[in-house]
Amino acid sequence: MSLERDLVDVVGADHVLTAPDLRSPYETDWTRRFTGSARAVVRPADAEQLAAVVRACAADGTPVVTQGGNTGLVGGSVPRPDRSAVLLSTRRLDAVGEVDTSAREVVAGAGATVAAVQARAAAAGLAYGVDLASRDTATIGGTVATDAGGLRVVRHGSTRAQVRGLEAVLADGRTVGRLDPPPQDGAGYDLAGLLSGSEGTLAVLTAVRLRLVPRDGPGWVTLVGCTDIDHAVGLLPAAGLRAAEVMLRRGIDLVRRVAGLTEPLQREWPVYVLLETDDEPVLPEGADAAVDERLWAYRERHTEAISTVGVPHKLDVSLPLPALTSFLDDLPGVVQPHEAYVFGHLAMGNLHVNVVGPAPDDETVDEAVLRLAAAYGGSIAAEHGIGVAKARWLTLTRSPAELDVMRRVKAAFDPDGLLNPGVLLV
Ligand code: 2HG
Ligand code: ZN
Repeated sequence: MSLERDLVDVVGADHVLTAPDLRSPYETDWTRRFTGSARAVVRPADAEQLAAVVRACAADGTPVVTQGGNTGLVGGSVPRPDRSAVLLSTRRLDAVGEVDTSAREVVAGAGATVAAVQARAAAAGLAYGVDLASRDTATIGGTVATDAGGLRVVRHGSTRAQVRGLEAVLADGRTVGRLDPPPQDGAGYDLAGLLSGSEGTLAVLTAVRLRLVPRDGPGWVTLVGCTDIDHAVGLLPAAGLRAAEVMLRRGIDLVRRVAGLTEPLQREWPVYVLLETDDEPVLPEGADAAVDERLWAYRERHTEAISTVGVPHKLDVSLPLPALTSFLDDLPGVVQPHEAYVFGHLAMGNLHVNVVGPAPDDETVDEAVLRLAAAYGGSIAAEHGIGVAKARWLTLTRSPAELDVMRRVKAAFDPDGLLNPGVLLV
């Protein structure tokens, strides 16, 4: 019990949660598929406390699972069932600094939400280049750690591309990185790049310096009915694209039912593409389309609508655009006897395949869908990370040499394997 005492000394008794009812909101992920049990939930107030927590855990040989907003979808930020780890919540590190308007940058604590950064940027006449439906809860630390994508990747890149600098605590409690990097710094390995997407397995982020982007003007939000996915891909404009989201009939029906929305276009279509563009899109004559910002609801409400019908298996894959049709043709065969809801970020070839029906720990459908994506030259993890959900399948798209070097990087940062064990690499 002396670790608990040390943790109380660092953060105060109110922020070391050991009672099961206080721990439980941190122990099950957003999907409800992944659940575990932590020795304690610890909530440091600042970077210094966070480093002291990590140091105390290292001295005790206790693993640390880091969690931000707990909106992750691959089980990467909840503890394993064996109750061996301390869950470190970054939510109290939620400060967002003043915007540097000339450099177009802002420093945010790991626990600041994406929405808080967006709001701070907007108040300074700028914008944050990442947006996602979980914006009010997802944190900067979590979105950097998973290299979250979201709705604007086609325009601004994923979260990794927004990171100008960061500060992080190593497994032994030392702090690395910098929040005030010079405009150009090519001196050696790119630590910020390496930690982006490392899913809490190499270090614990405390704060990030983020790039901001010019704020977009009003733009056009257009929903177009399509006969198939190639038809949808053919509508992607060459320039001025802010977002391009694909939805299928089955998902539209579910969202309509759950959210009480009307049929969005004049007739029903098998495939829909929602385009947000700088200028009015040029559509073929006779296209069935509607223009209205509120059409985003049909897309943004997919995730919550799917959760109302069961615990989803979320397979976040990406495919080369020419392979999308074949992948979708083969999909029903590999998920049967279940059916999939499919939607996603069309311009990135990123499909969110959601299968409701299999038991949470039955990985048959996961393996089948990931194998199919890999067979078509795609990725098994476009923007949600690997977590525990896909760690076993990393071999599908990473060569033995790549896995070997990734394991060596992990060992160099975290020789005792204390940071997020079981996540990303198994
Ligand atoms: C989105 O694009 C998120 O809305 C969630 O990445 C995807 O629920 C999902 O599968
Ligand atoms: Zn997505």
